[in-house]
Amino acid sequence: MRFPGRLYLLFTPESCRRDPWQTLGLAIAGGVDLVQWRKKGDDRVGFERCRTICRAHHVPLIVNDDVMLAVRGRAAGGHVGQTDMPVPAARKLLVDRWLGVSTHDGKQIADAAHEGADYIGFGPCHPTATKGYEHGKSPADIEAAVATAAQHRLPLFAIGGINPDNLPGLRRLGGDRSAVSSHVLSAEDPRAAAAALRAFL
Ligand code: TZP
Ligand code: MG
Repeated sequence: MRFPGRLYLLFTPESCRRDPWQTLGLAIAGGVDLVQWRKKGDDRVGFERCRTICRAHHVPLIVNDDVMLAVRGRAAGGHVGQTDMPVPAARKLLVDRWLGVSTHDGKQIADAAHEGADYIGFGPCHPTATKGYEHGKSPADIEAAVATAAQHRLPLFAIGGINPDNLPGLRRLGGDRSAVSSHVLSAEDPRAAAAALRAFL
């Protein structure tokens, strides 16, 4: 099955300006079509509430870091970073659920492809306070990452400091999917914020 999603919301309830559940619903209404549950620590109640909203809108939910929660919680998939559970182990546990991997260079992209990832995040494309990155990738690095991912037929989500001002530039470099947190979660109007991004994707 073709991997779904163009605008991927990294959803951390604590990062929302407004009520998180209202924020999530509005973001989906604005065009978010893939959601990541991104919360440190155990919050099964919050996870289930997030899953209920995503299911009601037919939006797949991916769990960050906690592959076992993705399996036990019957999420659409799990996502691991370079220092989380190794990709082959995550692949084995997730079976036919989606597996996403955070990558930062061409080698990591190729490794993720060979180890069975269904999609990758690539970044930080721009500086972002969300993860404390002061610098983003160069246009050349982004273009090369897009080419490497395409070579491996791996959907690539540009990540890090994404906003409506810089998304057109990423599009010109070949990026056609994006993952975002602060631009939508901290917005006064999450629906409009998501729609402004989705218009480019
Ligand atoms: N990985 C690289 S940058 C980033 C992650 C999880 C944070 C993205 O959040 P924001 O607020 O859209 O920059
Ligand atoms: Mg992680």
